[in-house]
Amino acid sequence: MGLLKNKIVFITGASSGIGKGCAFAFAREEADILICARRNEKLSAVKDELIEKFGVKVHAFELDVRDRDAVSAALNSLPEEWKKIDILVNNAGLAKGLGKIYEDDPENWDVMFDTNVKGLLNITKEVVKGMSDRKQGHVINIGSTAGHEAYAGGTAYCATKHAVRAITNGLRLDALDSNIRVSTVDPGMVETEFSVVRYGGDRERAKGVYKGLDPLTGNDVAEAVLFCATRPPHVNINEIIIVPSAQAQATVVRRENAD
Ligand code: NDP
Ligand code: 8X3
Repeated sequence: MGLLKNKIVFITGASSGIGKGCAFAFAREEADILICARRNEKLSAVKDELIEKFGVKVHAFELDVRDRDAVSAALNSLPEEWKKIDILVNNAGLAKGLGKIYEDDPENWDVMFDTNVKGLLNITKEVVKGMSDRKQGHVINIGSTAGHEAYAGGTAYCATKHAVRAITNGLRLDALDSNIRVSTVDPGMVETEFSVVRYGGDRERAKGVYKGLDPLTGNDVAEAVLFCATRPPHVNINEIIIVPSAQAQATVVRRENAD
């Protein structure tokens, strides 16, 4: 308890899933929690829960990470006491569709690249500028096992997560002189709203993705993110790959009682 007292952590996409799990894990360690997402109602509910359960300081604001001007305006107009972000968790992201790349709707590619890659860059640029001036900070990206291997039907999504991995490794070099740590946490299958979003709201189909196995939860991933953030200053965790015990590769899983 209290490992991150007086530290400001900014988590993008905290209205559900891994981002919400991270907000709770960091609040448990008494960090000040800065969160954003597009769905303001859900985000406000997360804020209220955090304050009620942990009594921490929380600042929540609606933001679409794809909107570069809005990202810049939101981060530059933060209340003074929220400006000096110590830890950035670049989590906002999504997948759309699971079709063959040559049959896929290009709008799916746009939304995935605009969010997972360019959105992450928009946020990173604004936050790391300040970290660099202060010569202190930690960026933790949420990548994916999809950044390590491609799987059928996931070509464009996997390409975005390969890009995130390249950004993580490039940023670590760019930010070396500024004393900024850069980590990535790369999960396999996590049961969140991810598959519901991927399948355009089809909850039954989304449920089927995890049928017969014990997937990770957002909280499991959040513990790995928290581990990265709570190492002593001379230690950087470059990369954590975290998967369910029943998953060996993206599409190689052990399912039980799943007829
Ligand atoms: P969820 O759908 O549960 O959460 C995604 C979060 O991202 C939501 O809070 C959503 O909020 C936010 N988000 C999406 N688009 C935007 C946007 N344009 N601007 C701001 N926020 C946005 O899924 P997960 O928690 O699973 O996903 C979180 C991250 O983890 C993603 O980067 C995903 O690629 C990655 N990941 C997920 C895995 C999984 O199996 N679930 C495995 C590996 C990685 P809102 O809709 O309110 O904007
Ligand atoms: C999200 C999980 O299995 O679609 O990154 O790659 S998966």
